[in-house]
Amino acid sequence: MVLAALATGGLAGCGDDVCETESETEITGTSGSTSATEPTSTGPTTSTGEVTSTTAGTAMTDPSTSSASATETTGTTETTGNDFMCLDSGELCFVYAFAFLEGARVGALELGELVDGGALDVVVGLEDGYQIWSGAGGGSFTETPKVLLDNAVLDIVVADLDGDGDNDIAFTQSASDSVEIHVNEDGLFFPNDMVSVVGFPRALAITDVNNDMNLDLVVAAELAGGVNLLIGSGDATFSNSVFTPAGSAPLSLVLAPFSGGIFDDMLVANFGGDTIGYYPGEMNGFGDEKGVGMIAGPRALAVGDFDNDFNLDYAVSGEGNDAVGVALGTGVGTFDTLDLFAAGLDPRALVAADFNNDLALDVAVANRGGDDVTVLLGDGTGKLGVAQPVYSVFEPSALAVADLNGDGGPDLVIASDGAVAGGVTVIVTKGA
Ligand SMILES: [Ca+2]
Ligand SMILES: [Ca+2]
Ligand SMILES: [Ca+2]
Ligand SMILES: [Ca+2]
Repeated sequence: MVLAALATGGLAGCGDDVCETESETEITGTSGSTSATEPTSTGPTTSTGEVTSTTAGTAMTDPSTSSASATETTGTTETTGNDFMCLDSGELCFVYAFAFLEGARVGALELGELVDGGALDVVVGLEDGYQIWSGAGGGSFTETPKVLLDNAVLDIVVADLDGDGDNDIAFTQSASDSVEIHVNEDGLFFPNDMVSVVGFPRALAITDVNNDMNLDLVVAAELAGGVNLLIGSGDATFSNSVFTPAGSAPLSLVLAPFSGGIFDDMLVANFGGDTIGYYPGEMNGFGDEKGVGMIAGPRALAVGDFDNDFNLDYAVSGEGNDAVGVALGTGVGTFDTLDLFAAGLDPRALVAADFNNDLALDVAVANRGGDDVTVLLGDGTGKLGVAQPVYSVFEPSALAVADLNGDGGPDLVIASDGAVAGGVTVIVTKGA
């Protein structure tokens, strides 16, 4: 989303400030239990959607053959002058591991098991489609054929949407007001459904809203100023159901059981309204907005337990005042006032994870205007320390976090949608 998240200056149809991707809200950490990004669950099929793969037909070609033919655009493990940046304390360093798709404007990024088994794969949203890079271990990835689409992909979720045990993907086609679902059959992806969502669908999250064991999609529509509920039938098809008004220009959302109930509750970041709205989960949808967090230009959300009290909290990037806010949850659906911490210039995406292994959740922030990624170490009480740059990269737009090299520490995947650089960079954590 969520966990989370990411993009812009020039994605098709988007203004510089409003159309980037929001956020990755991928969470790991001491208690990150959000369900927005990597749920697993449920139960087959229609099909629409227009997909043309670069190699032919309506489905991707076998990734194993594609990786063999990926010589022109494979990633690189060459080091750069920027290849090793340590925290001031020296306890932790972020080391360049891999980069790919240099020059591509990457607006969305999601990790998940998609092809080939084994290591986590990454799927990236591009200006004209999406592409899966198969995890090869150690933080490196192997290309599979790009799937061409009519419009930019601004958000992606990965989950098993048809209950066959393989993860599928749902993604936005914002400029054509639709959400599309492609199902995974032995590592090949086939268009399975396309749902109309008016108002520039911009961010996606997934959960089982109506408790029928079928995953549903929750979609923030930027220009409509609200959230659409797409009810899943268990066969990777969805029907547009309830619309819940939110605030102005919602750019991201996360779902998590903040109140401890059986339904996930929802937070929506209203970029244009400078608010984060909280909506309690209810059978068949979400209740009225209840409680609002205030921060200038909220962009991306991340969920976790920042003060180790077993109640879920959230962090939000605030582009308007170059800050990250943390709001501590009470466990019953209310939150303390947001505490703000300086992040970097134009904070865009953020993720929460315990990078230095001290059992206190930390935050990594992609500062699009500052051309860097900073880490703010948490102290375990909900406070964050000074923002420390851990990587310089041109116009970072999206982040994802996971242990990619198998050492137990969370690593970072950074996407850039910059007009000059672009691409995806992987940095891994290592003790100094
Ligand atoms: Ca599946
Ligand atoms: Ca459901
Ligand atoms: Ca907490
Ligand atoms: Ca920590």
